[in-house]
Amino acid sequence: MPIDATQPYDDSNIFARILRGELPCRKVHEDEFALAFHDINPQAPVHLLVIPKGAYVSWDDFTAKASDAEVAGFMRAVGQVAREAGLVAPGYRLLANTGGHGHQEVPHLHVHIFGGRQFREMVPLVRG
Ligand code: DGP
Repeated sequence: MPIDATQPYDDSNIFARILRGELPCRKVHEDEFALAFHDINPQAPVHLLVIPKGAYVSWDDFTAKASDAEVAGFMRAVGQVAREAGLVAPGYRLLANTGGHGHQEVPHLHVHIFGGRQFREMVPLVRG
């Protein structure tokens, strides 16, 4: 079920539990600002998730409330993860589903990194 992106942060969500080490993940990167790991239900040969360490529900919540250092650190982590996965030369796609219409399911900001195959043009995806 998609979430309401205006809800307060719920620290029992699955990615909060991964951040606290209560649940396992296949980690590919961790630094002061971000954790990155393989998506449990990959939609492409490479499907990684990058999440901020801070408690932010969505892209909206993060960009409204996070410090400049957190925003910069998170953005740099997304780039670094894609680079380290060897995705720059072939190319890749980023996605941050937000709220109901975006079909966001986990209420902790995450950026999907998809790679390893050719993706279609954006129009069919946006039409859903
Ligand atoms: P979204 O629809 O953007 O909220 O995508 C949530 C993604 O999170 C979805 O692709 C599956 C992934 N996911 C859900 N639970 C887990 C989990 O426990 N571990 C991992 N690695 N990924 C998960």
